[in-house]
Amino acid sequence: MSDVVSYQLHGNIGVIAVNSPPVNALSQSVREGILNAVNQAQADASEAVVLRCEGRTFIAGADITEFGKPPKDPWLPEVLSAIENSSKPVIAAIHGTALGGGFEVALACHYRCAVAAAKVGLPEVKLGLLPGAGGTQRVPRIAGVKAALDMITSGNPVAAPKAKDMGLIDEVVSGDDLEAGAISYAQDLLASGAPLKRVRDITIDPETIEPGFFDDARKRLAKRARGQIAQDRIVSCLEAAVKLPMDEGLARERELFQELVTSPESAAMRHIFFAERQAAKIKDLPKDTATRPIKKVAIIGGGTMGGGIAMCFANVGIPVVLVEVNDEALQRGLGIIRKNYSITVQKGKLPEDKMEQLIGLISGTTEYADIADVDLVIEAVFENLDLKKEIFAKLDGVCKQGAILATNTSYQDVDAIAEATSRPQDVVGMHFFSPANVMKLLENVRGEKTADDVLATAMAIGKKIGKVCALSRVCYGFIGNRMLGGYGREAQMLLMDGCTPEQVDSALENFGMAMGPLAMGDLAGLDVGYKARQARTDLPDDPKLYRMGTLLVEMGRHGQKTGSGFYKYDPETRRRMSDPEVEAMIKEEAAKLEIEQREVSEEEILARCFYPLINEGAKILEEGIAQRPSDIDVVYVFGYAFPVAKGGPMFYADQVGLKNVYDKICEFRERYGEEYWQPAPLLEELAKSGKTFAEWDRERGNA
Ligand code: T1G
Repeated sequence: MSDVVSYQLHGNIGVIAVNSPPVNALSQSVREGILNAVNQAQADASEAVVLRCEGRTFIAGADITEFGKPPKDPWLPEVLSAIENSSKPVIAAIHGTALGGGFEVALACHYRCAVAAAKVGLPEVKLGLLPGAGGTQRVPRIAGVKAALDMITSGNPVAAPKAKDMGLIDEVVSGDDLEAGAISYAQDLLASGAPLKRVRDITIDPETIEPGFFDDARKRLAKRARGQIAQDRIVSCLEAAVKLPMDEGLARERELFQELVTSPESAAMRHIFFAERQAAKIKDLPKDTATRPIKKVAIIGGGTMGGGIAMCFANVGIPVVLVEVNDEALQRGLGIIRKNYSITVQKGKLPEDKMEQLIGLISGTTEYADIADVDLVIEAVFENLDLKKEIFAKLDGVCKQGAILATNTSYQDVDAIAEATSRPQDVVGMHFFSPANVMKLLENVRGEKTADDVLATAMAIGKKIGKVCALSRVCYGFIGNRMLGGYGREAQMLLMDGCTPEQVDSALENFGMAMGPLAMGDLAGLDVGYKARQARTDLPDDPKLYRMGTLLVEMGRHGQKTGSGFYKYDPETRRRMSDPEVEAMIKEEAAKLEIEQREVSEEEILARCFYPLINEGAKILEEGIAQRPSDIDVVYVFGYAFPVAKGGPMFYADQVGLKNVYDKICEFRERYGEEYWQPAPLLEELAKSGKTFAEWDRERGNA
């Protein structure tokens, strides 16, 4: 066989074992090994064949690193045909997560068994793809078109017991020796004279499909995943499964898969897949850096953020102590948590008894002495540096040696906070995004003195609580918020140039942003930015700067919380509505500033908002604040809802072309002054050398 696939006879059962860590992905050598083993089994004494995997999981999909490179024989469909046309039953033995091409291999087998903890799924859509090896043709034949549509367009895995109910697997194997269980199952099949059950022999009765089913699905899916085309192509594949014979359906699937795998959307989404995993790795930290055990956590501050953070830990079974200044505030904080969980229960996403169990993990106190034994403290109080320093000094006096002291600050100087303690090596930033129990991003901030094991622990515990972690050094706003400055500034400057709030926000929402910057400001509260600006001393004295945001706050229009900001809001639905009063005000203020308003194109709106973001990202890379351009992409996709189908701001800049970005910034500098438009030296260097951020990163050995 090969070093990644072995084949052995166990009595009259041939066993193919794949062993290609970390996830038994279908690399060329795995495909070749399986094909050779299946062919060998046709000629030997075996009466049935079991296909299983070593390690943590059954095959978890095609090898994504091979996409974008010239395909190598044998192609996966060829391997699946050999399995399906075997003269002897082939039984897939599944553990871990049989995903994508891995589950498609199992579907080409005649029978599928699995341990109860296993999951099966077709997550290709999350990479901008569709199952390209028969998944869209076999799943509807087994489980029906509607179940197939839900499973393939969501990309979510299905647990083995449910998969058995759906017919996707035939047997749940008990005990902890899957190979023995699968061999026994194969013997039972032989003993019962079970036929060579091929999924392709099942046909779907078109009469069972309601009229308009596929068109309705297309409309519904188009709303859910703006800017992504995979969902539409999946619907087309399912239509083919109903209307065409198997081989023609497979041909249609292969054709649409090829379209997707060469699409910019899929390239962007595959980039984010690897970027997310890369971001968790700290370049100069040895991979085996020990982490500190986190058995109990304290959260200082029971506001929206503190409550959300507490839920993150309770959700994975870690007891949490919520600390507030008095009992009234504490009860309010605990009430926020109960309310959040109740909403999840009402949505049917959390059983009532489970909610009580989670809430039971969260206790409260107003006494710091009660948190002397915790392993990790996360401070989540108001964004005031002096208050934070005071709290850290108290924590220093109370917490046990070795406790990690983290701050959730979104802007403040983590080094200054660390200096308020006698243990700066134990201080780290852990910046959650609101709502903390929902948003995936965790921006960990490395202080000058933060110890290696503290950093490693922040990354590990972040992954444990289900976050996507990225590392930042200390600067004002770290990675995400620092870059956001120019984005929000230009959104308001564009109003002075002639845009309505709706024009600005729609341009960015058509690009794929979940919400435009002005609507986002209304959601967060315009007074938040207003207060932050009041505290800053570095802003230019420019009457255009944040003019509308300031005026609206001073009029009491703080955004959704006051019913109006840049927009008016329906009190019931909170739907935004353009406000002629604001649009008149904009014109009036522009006239006062003697600005001649003009039509502004969507293209200019995008460039004016995104290029400052990209330019700041280049500075952040030069200063070593972020480890890699792809880390910045991870921050924006998981923390700021930058569309994953665009790959993040730095990936997007590489697609636009850094020379185009640079030239546009120079044009804006001519038009609006170098106060705001000064190209980052790294951007200028790469634009002039014709390089991308990704190439620059690889040359630095950071990929
Ligand atoms: N190809 C290549 N590398 C992969 C991989 C894959 N499919 N899946 C994981 N890795 C690497 C990953 O980069 C990381 O590398 C290591 O394995 C551990 O991953 C034809 C076309 C299986 C649930 O989309 O969802 O099949 O950082 O950190 O948290 O129709 O990996 O260690 O160097 O995520 O335990 C479809 C993707 C592919 C599944 C395990 N399959 N993988 O999670 O570990 S397209 C997928 C996952 C396809 C067919 C189509 C998860 C996991 P490194 P990890 P984990």
